[in-house]
Order: sequence, then structure tokens, then C-alpha cells
Amino acid sequence: MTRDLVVALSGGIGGAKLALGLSRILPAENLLVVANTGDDFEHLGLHVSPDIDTLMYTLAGLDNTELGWGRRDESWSFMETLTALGGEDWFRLGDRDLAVHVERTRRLRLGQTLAEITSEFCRRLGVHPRVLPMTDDPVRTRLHTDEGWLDFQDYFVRLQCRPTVRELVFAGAESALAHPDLLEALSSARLRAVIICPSNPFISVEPILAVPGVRQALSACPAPVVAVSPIIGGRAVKGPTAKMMTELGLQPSAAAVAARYGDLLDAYVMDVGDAGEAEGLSPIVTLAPTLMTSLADREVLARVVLDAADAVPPARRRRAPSS
Ligand code: FO1
Repeated sequence: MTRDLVVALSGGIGGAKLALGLSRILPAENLLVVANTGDDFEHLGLHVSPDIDTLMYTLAGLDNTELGWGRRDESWSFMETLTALGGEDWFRLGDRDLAVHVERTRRLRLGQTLAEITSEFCRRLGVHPRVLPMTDDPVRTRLHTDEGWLDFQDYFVRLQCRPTVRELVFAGAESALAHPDLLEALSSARLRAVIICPSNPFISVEPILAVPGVRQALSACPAPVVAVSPIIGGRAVKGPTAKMMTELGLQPSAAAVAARYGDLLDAYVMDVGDAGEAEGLSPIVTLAPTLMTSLADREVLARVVLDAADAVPPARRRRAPSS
């Protein structure tokens, strides 16, 4: 059995860039992109799945590169009219993007699963790697802040990440069922590597790890687990990662992210600029340029990550004692 399957765990923006790089160098049937759904929410009566959509649009070449979310070539007639009517306009929905939320909501009401809907949308948008929600069950990231408990999008968009974060919970995770295809992939003899994409560890990766069975499957998985640092030079490339780390009492550093993932990691790819932090890290460290601005950057980093995974000797795989 050739080990050719790569599973990428991803949130939105940063993760999607690496997922795109991987999709450009791997055959579609060898890449499974697992999407965080902790950012999902009901808005204007619609079910919105931001990280699924960012991944879908990015892999389809339809992503809005200025905004980092939603679609390119967008028009905003719906939002303009909603504002004129006094509707809730803090979460901006472009006209094309709106169709995804309306159709997803219709299909969910018909009883289709989030995974089934995502597969159909990807097929229709010409996305060939599989984008799989971590679970079909509701998981909602909520943040305890100095302004009280907040739903994720209220914190991230309406309040623009200004509140001080004290704690995060992933409501519903404890009773969510990991998607069976995810657990199957993580225990497959085909598995070549699991890649934790450079997404925010707290809001994009840990909701995935919080789904029962996922962390255990990673600890037991037959292939190397490699993470890419979302922090470069003490700063997140985009979003509130560094601010959140500081507020949660952690150093906003690449090394602190590796420590956060702990024993899950066999290898860790961090930016050349952070070489000074590589000392003493337990995973095998690869230093590389991790800022992805061009498509070529995405492909180069994807190769670096796969090489780092392939270089992990079987004996070196760090795993919790098989419980
Ligand atoms: N982020 C914003 O900062 N402002 C928005 O108005 C906004 C709208 C939006 C619409 C659809 C979608 O899929 C994502 C959207 N996002 C917006 C980004 C979203 O909050 C984030 O992508 C994630 O939830 C964090 O990764």
C-alpha cells in the first residue's frame, strides 16, 4: 500500500493558502482538507460556514484576495438594500457569496449533511481535493472576554477582536461525532502525513482537536504529524493569533505554538526569521520562508512541509503512550 494520502487540518485564511499549495502539487485524490466548523453560525436565518467557504473559494480560485474571505468579482446590492432596510449589516455578505449560504441552508433543511453539501458545492465549483467538515454536528467557538461571553463572529467581526480573551470553549464539541471519513483517513495505511496548517491554533485548529476521537486518532496515527507556524517574528500573518496568545498568557511566538500542540507533533515548520526559537523544541524543526504572498510561495511551502513529513524516521514518531 503506497503511503500517498495527505490530510490537512485547516481553518480559514492562512490554512487555505497552504491547502492551495498542497492542491497544486498533489493529485486531488491524495489530499483531504479538513475544515474547522467552529466559526459557523446562524445569521439572517442562514447557516454560514466561513472556513469551509474560504477553503472552497481558495481551492476554486474564486477567493477574494483583498478581503481574505468571501468571493472575488463580488457585488453588494443585497447588503446595500439590507442596510437601507435597517437590517443587520455588520457581517458582510456579497451577492454571489449569499447564494452559497441560501443554498446550504435549504439543503440542510432537506436533511443533507454539511459534508454532503460541501462535496456537491465543491464538485460544482470545480474543486477536486475533498473538503471535509470536521463533523456534521454543531460545534460553536465561544469566547469568555472582558465583555462577557461572545459568539465567535460577534468577537471576530462585529467587535473586530477588540475584547480581551480569557477563555475559549467549543460548545457542542463533546457530543459531536468526528466525521467517519476523517477518522478513517487518520488510521489509514495510505496515510503519508497529517499537516496542521498555519491557522490560528485556538480558533481554527483546536476546535478540530476538540471533536472526540480526533486528538486520539492523531496520537495513534501511523504517519508523521507536521505543523506550520502561524506566527512569524512574534506576529500573526493575519488575524488575532498573537493578541490572543498574549491574552491567554502565552508568548506570541512560533515556539509557543509548537509547545501548545505538544506531543501531537513530529515535525514543525517555522520561519527562518525565528531560527533563534528552534533550540530545544521537541518536534524536528525545519526552517523555511513561511510567509505566503505568491502562488509559488504556497507551492514551495507545501513541498517543504511534505519533505519535512517524509524526513521523520518511523522510530522518531512522537506519540502518547498507546492508551
Ligand atoms: N470577516 C470580517 O472581518 N468581516 C466580514 O464582514 C466578514 C464576512 C464574511 C462573510 C462570509 C464568510 O465566509 C466570511 C466572512 N468573514 C468576514 C470572515 C470570517 O469571519 C472569518 O473567515 C472566519 O470566521 C475566521 O477564519
